[in-house]
Parts: sequence; structure tokens; C-alpha cells
Amino acid sequence: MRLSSFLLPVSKNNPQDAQIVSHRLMIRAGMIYQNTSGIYSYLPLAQRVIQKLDHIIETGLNKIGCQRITMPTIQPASLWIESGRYGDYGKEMLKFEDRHDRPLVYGPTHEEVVTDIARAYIKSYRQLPKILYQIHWKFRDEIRPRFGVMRGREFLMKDAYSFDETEQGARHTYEKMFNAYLDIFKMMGLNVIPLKADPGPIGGDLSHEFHVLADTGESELYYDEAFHELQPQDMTMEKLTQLYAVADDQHDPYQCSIPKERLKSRRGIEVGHIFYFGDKYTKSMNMITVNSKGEPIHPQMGSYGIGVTRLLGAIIESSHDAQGIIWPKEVTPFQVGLINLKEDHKVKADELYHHLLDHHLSCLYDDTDEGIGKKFSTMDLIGLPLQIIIGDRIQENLVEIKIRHTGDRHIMSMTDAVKFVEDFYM
Ligand code: 5CA
Repeated sequence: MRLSSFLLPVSKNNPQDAQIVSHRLMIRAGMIYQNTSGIYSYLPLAQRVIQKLDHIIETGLNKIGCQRITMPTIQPASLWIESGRYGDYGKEMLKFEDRHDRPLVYGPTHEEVVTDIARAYIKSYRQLPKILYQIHWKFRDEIRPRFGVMRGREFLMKDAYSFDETEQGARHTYEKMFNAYLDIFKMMGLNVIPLKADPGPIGGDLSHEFHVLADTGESELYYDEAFHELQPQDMTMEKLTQLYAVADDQHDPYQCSIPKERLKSRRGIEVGHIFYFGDKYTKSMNMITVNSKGEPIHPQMGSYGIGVTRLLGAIIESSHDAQGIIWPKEVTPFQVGLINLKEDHKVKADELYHHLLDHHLSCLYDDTDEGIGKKFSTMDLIGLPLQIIIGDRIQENLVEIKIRHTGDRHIMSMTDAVKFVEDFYM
């Protein structure tokens, strides 16, 4: 992509109303445009990261047999009346009527809609277990939308719903999903801490939140320092749930099971939340399936959320410096930024750009006639992990590669530069 034709409205100034660094950087890096309070448009740079997150989530979930669907954002209120949540959900749920005065809601979550689909088609235990998911927009009329995409009113969520014949089966599915979450967050280059959580209005008796550590997180976490010394073989629900980890509302210093020296406390951003709630919805909405003994049952359900647009903010909170964003290579919007410093080198710069594309590397090519300082600061601000800079040494066929994270610079030939980028992403 040539920067001269890319919509990247970067700005030097810090927006007045942005209180946290990810919100400031997302606006300064031209990622989001606020349409109204808590409602954003995602501009091309952000959209490319969303696409990466979408792909990673899809890969992780398809691996364990989940099936992707798309449900409507607008739902009939009747389903919420059936489940008994119409009144409970309160003012967070946006309610309105169509031209025939039929009540509708803009979905804050989809337990009701998915149960309505499942009860239409899943009649036998032979069709179970099933996990259906979507990556789609939600609306919650948050009383205090804040921190940019972190607590928006309209936001993108991955929501998955599982149906099982038995409680044992459903608990097994929950564990499979828990482990898939560990896999997914790892593929995103993120370290997360799973906490035992309060199921809140979703209901049920088993629930975990997944948090990214960041000073600006909304909750204070208390956890075993062993989380910082985990080995790959420890990354399972069975191992991790043996370690102490709770949010402040669940932490009781007198009942805490680990010694004070091992207790760590840091703030965290909730990027995922999973629930097991048995037959709460299948019972109230009368979903009936025949079990293996030929008896009618209400299947056992769980639901599993990931805040996709919130992840944009969380990743930036945990990976930035004074110059701007530093994308983990797994989710970067482009793999490399190419900066041409002089009009005279345009032919060579174009050549390298085409080489990179031929090697299936995604590149944002600054071919504009901005000043050198502006070109460098824009590239640092948008945080691509690698930069290739074409300066006067191109006469000797040499370019400079800068690693955004460390600031290290290496001089090499154009061919080696392409190879360097390829190896970096291997
Ligand atoms: N039905 C369940 C699971 S599918 C559910 O709705 N869970 S939730 O309420 O915990 O939301 C799932 C995830 O969405 C949260 O972990 C969080 O990462 C994200 N999320 C929730 N509210 C917002 C919001 N206002 N803005 C941005 N992301 C949000």
C-alpha cells in the first residue's frame, strides 16, 4: 500500500478528551474516528488489525470444531421476554419499535437468539455437542463510555455458545474453550491471566475472565507470581486454575490461599469472559432435545466472549513507547514500513516495494513528499515492527532496516533486507 493513497489521518496533537494512552495513540495514528459518544468508525489501519484478530480467533476456534455463523444485530424483544431477561438487562439495552410497533432490541449479547436457532434444529443428542460463534457488533448503552474503544457503546465481540447433552459434557466443552482461549491469545502475542470471575447478569456457577496486564486496566488483579514463570506445558486450564488469581472484588486478604511474598497485584484489562450456566436459557426458552436414553432434556449451555475492538486498545496499552504504538508482529497492520527519503531514489524504492510484494510481505510504502522528520515520526507512531529506510547509500545498493521495538539499525543490501523481513515473520 502506498501511503500517498492510504487514508491515514495522523496527528501530532494529543486529543483533549483522551485519558489513556491507547485512546490517544489510536486517534493520533489515524485508526479511529468518533462518530458520537462511545461509537466509532474503524479506519483502514485499525481495520487491518481487526482482520488479523478475526483470522486468529477463527483459526483457534475452528481447530476445536466451533462453527462460525452470523446472527442479526437487531433482535425481537419477544425472545428476551421468554428468557426473562427483558426487564433485568436495564437501560444498557437499546429498545425500539419497528413501523408495525413491534418491539425490537439492538443485541447486547446473543444467548436468546442462538437458543432460538438451536431449538429449531437440534432435536437429538446425536447433534450434540455443538459450538456456534460469530464475530459481530453489539450495542450496550454504557452509562459512562470511556477510554475510546475500551468501553464503547457499539463494539465488536466474538461470542460463542455451546450446547451439550450432559453437565459433564458441558464442563468438558468449557475446558476446551478455556484452552482455545489460551491458544488464541498466544497467537496474538499476548500474555493473559485467567481469573475466577463473577458470572453477573449472564448467570451460572462457573466463569473466568481473561486479562491483559496494563497500568490503565479497569480492575485491580491479585495473582500468584507463578504466572510470570509459566512454561508452555503449564498453559492449560487444569494447571492455571490451580494458581490464585482474582479481581479486587473477589480478593479477601484474610482468606487468600498463598503467602504474601508470592502475591502480586497489578491492573488488568478484561479481554475475554467465559461462562457455564447449564439450562438457564434452554429451560426458560423451552429447548428440548432427546438424550441417549430417549428422554427429553434441556441441553447444557456455556457462552464465551472476546472483546475484539477492546483488544485493539489493550494491545496498545501493553505495547507502546513515547514515540507511539509497537505492534506485536502477530497482529501488525503491515509487516514492514518502507520510507524513501529522497525523490532521486524513487526508482529503487519502487523496485524494493515490488520485491516485498512479490514475496507476499505486506508493506506500507511512504512515497509521499513529506519532510524526513515527519516520515520518521509517522512510521514510529503507527508502530510497524520493521522499517526499511532508503537513503543516500542506495547508490551502493544498501538500505537501512530499523527494528521498531529496540531501535536497532542494520545496513544491508536490498536482497538481504527482503530476506530479513521474511525471516523476522517466520
Ligand atoms: N454473552 C457473554 C459471552 S459471549 C458476554 O456478553 N460476555 S461479556 O459481557 O463479558 O462480554 C464479552 C467481552 O466483550 C468482554 O470480556 C469485553 O472484552 C468485551 N466488552 C464488554 N463490554 C464492552 C464494551 N462496552 N466495550 C468494548 N468491549 C466490551
